[in-house]
Amino acid sequence: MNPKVILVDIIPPQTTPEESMARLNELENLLVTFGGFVIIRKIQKKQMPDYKTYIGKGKVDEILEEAIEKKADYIIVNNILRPQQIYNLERKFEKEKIEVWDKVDLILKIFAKHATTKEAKMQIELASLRHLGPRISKMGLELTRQGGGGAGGGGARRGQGETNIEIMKRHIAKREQKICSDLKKIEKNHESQRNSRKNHGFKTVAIVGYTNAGKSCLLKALTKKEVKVKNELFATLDSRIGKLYLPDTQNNCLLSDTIGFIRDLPTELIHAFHSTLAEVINADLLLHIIDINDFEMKQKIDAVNDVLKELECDKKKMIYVFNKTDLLDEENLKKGIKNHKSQFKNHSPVFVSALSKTNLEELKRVIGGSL
Ligand SMILES: Nc1nc2c(ncn2[C@@H]2O[C@H](COP(=O)(O)OP(=O)(O)OP(=O)(O)O)[C@@H](O)[C@H]2O)c(=O)[nH]1
Ligand SMILES: [Mg+2]
Repeated sequence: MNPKVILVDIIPPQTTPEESMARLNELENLLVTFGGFVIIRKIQKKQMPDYKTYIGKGKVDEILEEAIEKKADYIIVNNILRPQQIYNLERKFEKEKIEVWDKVDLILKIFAKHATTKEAKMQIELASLRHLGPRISKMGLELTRQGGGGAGGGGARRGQGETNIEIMKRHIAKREQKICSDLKKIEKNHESQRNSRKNHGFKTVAIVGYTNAGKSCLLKALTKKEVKVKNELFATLDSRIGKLYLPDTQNNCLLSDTIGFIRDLPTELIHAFHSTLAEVINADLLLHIIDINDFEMKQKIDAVNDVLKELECDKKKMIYVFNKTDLLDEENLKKGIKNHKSQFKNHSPVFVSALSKTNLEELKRVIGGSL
């Protein structure tokens, strides 16, 4: 059965109702992708999150009461918490066997569900280890409980727990090192492949964009490469590359699709995915895919650009590709094209539908002209 979840969002008091609704909707979409079921939504307006528990104390008690009554399985907080804050919250809910996650935990669980390649799996494990923080010691204590048998009094058990925490920390540090060195090897491999492509004269174009904007669908439409296209967040977790012929310049270029971005992606997560994102970092040109129907388009464009800045590729040449034009009626499409053409003129906007393969020839022309 799908787990029952209470969603909690802590927002600054000045957040508009539309924005707060959009934030919770996005979290709910993530939860649906994970396979959970929302039973209660809670919003707390707060200028400064609580230092110890992020959620204010009164709110925590209120949530606990309702969680018991409704038999919730998880509390998911729509923010990025410090590991210590999640740990403190977990302790408040552990008696009821209710787990507490923040947004990063949820994203990592979705990643884990969708990962198919060894590289993606290792990157997720790395990000998870880094995100666990003091919760690692909880794992140490669990080891004690499982293996501790009734030996000795409370003092002895505590001593054993500390030993286990130390063992756990050492084990995790070693694991982190091993993953990093394995990922480096994979990255080296990618690098030599990239160099060989470069030597063959191929220019590279990377598709970037918010999750679910249609990146994989566009790669498939342009290159016939068989990739996973799904109405799910974070359907793609690795890099796929296809060959694209540009009739105007009579050249082939290589087009890559990769993991989608989302607002407030923690930097630790971005860096854990460095080897997958290397295609973006090394591309000659970026195609930034934007869902033209999204009423939060502007915020999502900014969120993608923030991640690109974090990857130090915000200075690269970038074409804005407005996708899913098939979903607009003629009048709204005309209006949208006129507005976006002037607003984003520095990014040579192109308007396409990856699904119905509309205007792809024009896109190829613009790509050819920009390479
Ligand atoms: N109507 C319409 N739907 C589209 C279009 N392009 C993509 N979609 C749909 O949008 C959803 C997401 O498409 P994907 O290509 O998987 O999106 P993505 O950007 O790769 O998503 P992630 O890999 O999850 O980040 C799918 O249900 C697609 O069928 C389009 O031009 N028109
Ligand atoms: Mg995809």
